Amino acid sequence: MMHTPIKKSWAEPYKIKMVELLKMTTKAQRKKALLEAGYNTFLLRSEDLYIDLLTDSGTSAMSDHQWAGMMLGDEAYAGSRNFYHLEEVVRNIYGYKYLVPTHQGRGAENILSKILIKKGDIIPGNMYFTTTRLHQELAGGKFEDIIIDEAHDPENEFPFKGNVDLDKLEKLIKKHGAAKIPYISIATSVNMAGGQPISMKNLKELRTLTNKHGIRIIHDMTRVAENAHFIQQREKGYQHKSIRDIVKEINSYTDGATMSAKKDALVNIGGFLAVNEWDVFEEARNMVVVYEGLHTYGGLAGRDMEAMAIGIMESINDDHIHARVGQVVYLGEKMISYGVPIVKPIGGHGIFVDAKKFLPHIPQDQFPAQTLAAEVYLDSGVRTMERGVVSAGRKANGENYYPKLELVRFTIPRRVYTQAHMDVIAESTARVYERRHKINGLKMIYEPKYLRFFQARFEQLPK
Ligand code: PM9
Repeated sequence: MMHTPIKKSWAEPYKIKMVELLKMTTKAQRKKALLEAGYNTFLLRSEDLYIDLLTDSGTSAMSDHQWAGMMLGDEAYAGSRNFYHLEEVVRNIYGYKYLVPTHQGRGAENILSKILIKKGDIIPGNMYFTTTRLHQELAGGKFEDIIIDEAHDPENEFPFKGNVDLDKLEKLIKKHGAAKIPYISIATSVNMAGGQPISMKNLKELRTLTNKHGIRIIHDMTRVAENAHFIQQREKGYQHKSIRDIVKEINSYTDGATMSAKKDALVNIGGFLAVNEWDVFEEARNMVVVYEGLHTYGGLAGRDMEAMAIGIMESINDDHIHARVGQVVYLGEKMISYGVPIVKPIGGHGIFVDAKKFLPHIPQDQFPAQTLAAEVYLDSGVRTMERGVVSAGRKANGENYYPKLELVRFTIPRRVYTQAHMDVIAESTARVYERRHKINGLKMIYEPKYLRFFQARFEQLPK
């Protein structure tokens, strides 16, 4: 008799102590909600959702230890003990010398861009991120994409699609001169590429090259632990290293970091800027007072900093990260089994459905990914996010960016949903896939000036 081979489960290293009840909606209710939201999932009310995969940002479940930490909040205006705890954790775990807390990631991006970028500067990076690039542009800089070509191909299964193409970078340095490049902007777990990791080898090579030219590396470490997991799984020599050690090694090749702690670090709000250079720190400490709050709270309550300090410790636990990415892979494999086209390899924080492949009859200027996100919501109340032409926005000259990747992100909050929820999500996507030929595109009827994906409104094109 044949038996199914026994596979090791990715099961969660926690149990559930409290639940949040969800409202179940009818298709008619969802249709009304979608119309009111102008076909933009950002404009839906969360009450009208069943499963919320809009983002993994600020949506994770905190642990009992983090909640206990909230009660230890020292809400002094200046010098809160929670700031010193956070500073100690950032130094010990991440290895950066100086910490400036901010209300979230973009607060750190704003300060860093204002300090380091001069008008006319070039900022090479391993694929753009929406808020990061906007702050670079607002500071007078121009972002240049130096990610490897494989990252722009959803089907290419290269294991480190977050890698930098060092030839592309060398060409940029030759063309503009190192003095015009204040830093290289390097993200771990590249969000817009599908949560794809950068390898340690590539990072080391990048460090050697940038050292030669005296250029800084600034690390967007929002999802560094997930990247470390992929290094542990896929890169030679790292199988027996802990996530904690891998994270520290990644950071050691960079000069500073911006962090949205709302992701990896398991908090609902918070972020920071961390640097090794005293001069940059001094300037950042000056500026944080203008834009965020005093340098020992940066727009956060003491309790938020305490929850962050504890969350960082939990985020680098091997069992945690194994289960977190395991759940994402479970969903991805289920989608693949239904024939749904997704970005491969499966990334760290979500499943990215290839909307160009899913809806090939809808041209990019009729927003296939936006359309698909709306259709999945209509089917089951599952909320996802467009990561395509709407997110890419417009260039300084007003032309649309047309990214190669036109994706819908099914982002998995950490420690929130169950395996059965993953089944519901995959089944709903498969149902929409079955009726894909009957789906029409959208027309944008309202476009805000900045980060248009958040507030743009759409209308369905006639059949
Ligand atoms: N990422 C996300 O859903 C939040 C909303 S979309 C702008 O993926 C990276 C890699 C991010 C990120 C936010 C930020 C900004 C910086 N870098 O949202 O300001 O994924 O904390 O961080 C979102 P904040």
